[in-house]
Amino acid sequence: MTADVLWTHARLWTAAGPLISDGVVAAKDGRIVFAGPASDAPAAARVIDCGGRLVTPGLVDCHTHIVHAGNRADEWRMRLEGATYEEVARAGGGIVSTVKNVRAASEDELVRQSLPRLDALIGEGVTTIEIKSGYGLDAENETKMLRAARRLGRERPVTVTTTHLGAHAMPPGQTDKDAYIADVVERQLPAAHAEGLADAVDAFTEGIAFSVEQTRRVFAKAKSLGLPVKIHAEQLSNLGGAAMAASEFGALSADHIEYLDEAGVVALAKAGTVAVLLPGAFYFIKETKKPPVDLLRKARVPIAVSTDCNPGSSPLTSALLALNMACTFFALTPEEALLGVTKNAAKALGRDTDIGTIEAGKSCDLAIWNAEAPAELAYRIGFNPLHSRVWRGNV
Ligand code: DI6
Ligand code: FE
Repeated sequence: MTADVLWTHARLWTAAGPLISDGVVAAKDGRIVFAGPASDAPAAARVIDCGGRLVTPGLVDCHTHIVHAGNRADEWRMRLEGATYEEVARAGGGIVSTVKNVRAASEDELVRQSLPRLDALIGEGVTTIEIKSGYGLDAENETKMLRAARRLGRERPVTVTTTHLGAHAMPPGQTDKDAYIADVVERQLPAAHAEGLADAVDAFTEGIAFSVEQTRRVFAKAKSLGLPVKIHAEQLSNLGGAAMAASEFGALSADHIEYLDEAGVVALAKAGTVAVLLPGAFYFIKETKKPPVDLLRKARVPIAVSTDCNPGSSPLTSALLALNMACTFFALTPEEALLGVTKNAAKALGRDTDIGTIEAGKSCDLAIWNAEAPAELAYRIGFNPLHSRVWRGNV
């Protein structure tokens, strides 16, 4: 076998086995054809010497709202001065203020404002990013957001997966939640699906958003369209949304889950649903309840970590800082955290046969670091050790 390119002298952390101190990755036509010790490596026309640097899978940010317009710095300032979330919302802040900005923005403008956030993530070795809608809250504006998300994937060397989150909040001026959910089911999801704009469907199941029963209606529609589901659940209270999504719909992931109980953990384990931890939101809204990491470990639920990049609860565009926070706040080990932005994040997107580990057959997405040990990636705060990045076999 001959390959197109070899990356040699790598300290190779594949996310699928132990660190290989003198490793080689070989690629052909953008796919990995070999990953292992130098002694077994094939030949190739082109050789890139990694100089002993750490090589990991390209990072996967599996939960973001990076497509949005404007920011909520004023709301944050009010919260710092003691205002509650409700007071902020009554003063015109909260999700609704972002909805107004997104509705007023063109697709071009959404792309323009979102590119710097995407570039920050790419600059840290991210090669796949999930992007949600959820600030349009009607058929026209939700599809506009998803089109902008797809365009980001054409403007940069990164894989974008899209998630429809029409069931994120109530649109400004509306109060009938059942009627709004009917709009999501009857108009928004079919419109997005008809244009191939949604790879998955999400909902925010919470007292301030939608009930378990309303979420179920959205997911039943997703299922009828052949779309997988994921859920924002147990972020502020324990409504049982995660267990419902896992046991009734085989959800790809349940995200936030600070208030998840033992029965919920068991449901995730049974369904193979990934637990996505979002330490940026935990930090930014000063949450004190921590997700049940020990229970998740005992039940062998795969744990992912993501930025949740959004203007309200997690204005975070650093996957590396999310790693550090997952270790300091939630007591993940550095290796668990790193699995959370590689192998397990890929599983949270249903893409684990294609990305997330450095193994033959997968897309050649790599991050090459000025570091020796995987733990260093989670250890530093506000320092970016990325040396270079490979997406689909291209540096
Ligand atoms: N949970 C969150 O943390 C974000 N959405 C959600 O369902 C908040 C989004 C925002 O405040 O803009
Ligand atoms: Fe979110």
